[in-house]
Amino acid sequence: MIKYKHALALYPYFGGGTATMATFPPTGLEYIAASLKDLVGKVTLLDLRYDRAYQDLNALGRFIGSEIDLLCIGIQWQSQFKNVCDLISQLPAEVCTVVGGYKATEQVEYLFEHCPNIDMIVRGEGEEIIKQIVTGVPYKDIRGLSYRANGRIIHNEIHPLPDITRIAFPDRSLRKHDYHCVLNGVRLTSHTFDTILTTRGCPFKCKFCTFSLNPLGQKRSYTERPLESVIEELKMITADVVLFSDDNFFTNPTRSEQLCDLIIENKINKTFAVQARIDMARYPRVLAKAEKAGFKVFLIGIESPHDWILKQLNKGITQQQVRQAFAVLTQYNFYLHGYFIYGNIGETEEEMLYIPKFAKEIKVDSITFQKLRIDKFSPLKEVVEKTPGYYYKHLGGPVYSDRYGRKELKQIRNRIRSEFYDLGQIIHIVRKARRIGLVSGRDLTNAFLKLPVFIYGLARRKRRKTR
Ligand code: B12
Ligand code: SF4
Repeated sequence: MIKYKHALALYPYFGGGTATMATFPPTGLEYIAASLKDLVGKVTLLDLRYDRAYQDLNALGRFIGSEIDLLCIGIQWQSQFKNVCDLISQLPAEVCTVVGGYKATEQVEYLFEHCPNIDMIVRGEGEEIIKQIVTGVPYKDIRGLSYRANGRIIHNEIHPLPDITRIAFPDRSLRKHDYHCVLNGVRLTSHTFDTILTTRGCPFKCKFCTFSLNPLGQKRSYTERPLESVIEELKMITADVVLFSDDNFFTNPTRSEQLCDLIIENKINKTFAVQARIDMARYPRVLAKAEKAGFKVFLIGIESPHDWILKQLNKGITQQQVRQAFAVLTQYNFYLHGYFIYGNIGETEEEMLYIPKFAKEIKVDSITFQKLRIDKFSPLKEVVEKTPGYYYKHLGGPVYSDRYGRKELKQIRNRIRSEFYDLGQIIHIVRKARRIGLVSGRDLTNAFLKLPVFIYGLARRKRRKTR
């Protein structure tokens, strides 16, 4: 017997946020929707960023109140967390409400306190837990669940991580719209965009990173999905550009090569982007296959040009290895994007300002640079706490020091940005993106025409931030 007739999987974000926020599908929530699908009468997926009619709280409340008997909400990000809590607390209290996601797992107590209508919170990876909820397993027996009972909050013990070889992948037919690459409210290209997750976890142990830890501090062991299932999912994806959001696409180069072969064999014609470490430059055969299979964008964690910082971060690479890797990678038609961290413990201004110079020396096409951040289970947390003069204001937030506070790091960030993104670099980026087929002539004309909207959007964001 089916317990719930109509479940709503709700992604409650809209209005502002980071650039990537508008671009990416809500992967975690889509995994939950896929796990629910065959166990409830019907599933509706609502992404408030796109389903604008429901951005009106009254309309959303009416819809939920009249049609829905199970409301599943994904709370993933620090950004907009308070707004999302306000929104949830105003939804119909009589509908059974389950929330989950990275941020929800971190903030269980806060959510129960501020949203009296939340009945249950699923902690950590939720595919198996949601199945137990909808099939009527008693709440007390569902590991990974926090729930209300007799005016109290009960926290059951941690759930073991699910076996990803057995869980259903996101069902794109539940979506009502396509995703696009959007920056400051402006579509960058006419291409549609999607993501796919073929592995979970990462075997490396970089000290600043909690990517493969869930907010419970449960280390996600590196696990691979069967390639047949990955190909099956890829065949269902209609988007032109697909990001493999695996922590490192090349963790197992043999598997990466097999996947490239299968993409070529199955004539899956798309532009692919991957997150990667520089180690993949050691496998030219895999790189050649990747190029042939349509891989065009590499998002690479470099983190720092300085050996002592790379060592402090336990990144497992050296400056020399980064140089050697880029000497190889720049031989291919890949767009290379590098991630850097500045404001590391003990790092001087001069050392931070070497980032743009180094990035140009190794010929990376574009860079992003972020302040060192500390999460609850980040191994660097203790180091920061023990280092005199260094501090963080909240978990998940940046690390500051007496010497480099918010203002100083902002000035340094602006200098890194202007020294890297000069006119020559911008022209290089546009030319390269055009040459390797990331953008078309038409896209560039469109982007040029949308420039005033883009600048307006940027100015609005800046104004909002300075308020
Ligand atoms: C891939 C990834 C990205 C991708 C995009 C992901 C996407 N599709 O949106 C990119 C590269 C764009 C990205 C960007 C950023 N990311 Co990111 N990202 C990740 C990463 C590595 C994996 C996310 C993922 O797909 N996981 C797999 C899915 C299946 O897991 P999941 O989303 O957690 O969902 C599971 C559970 O949470 C739960 N669940 C989720 N929703 C729901 C709902 C219900 C009802 C239930 C029951 C359960 C449930 O069940 C799901 C299935 O198991 C995570 C780390 C991690 N391991 O989670 C960081 C992570 C989510 N990112 C993080 C951050 C900080 C960012 C950035 C802000 C970085 C930056 N400064 O620019 C940006 C901003 C993005 C934005 N939206 O604003 C933080 C989030 C911290 C926070 N709470 O804010 C994380 C946790 C990494 C970290 N430890 O620092 N990211
Ligand atoms: S930074 Fe990348 S390689 Fe290092 S632990 Fe995190 S996901 Fe793995």
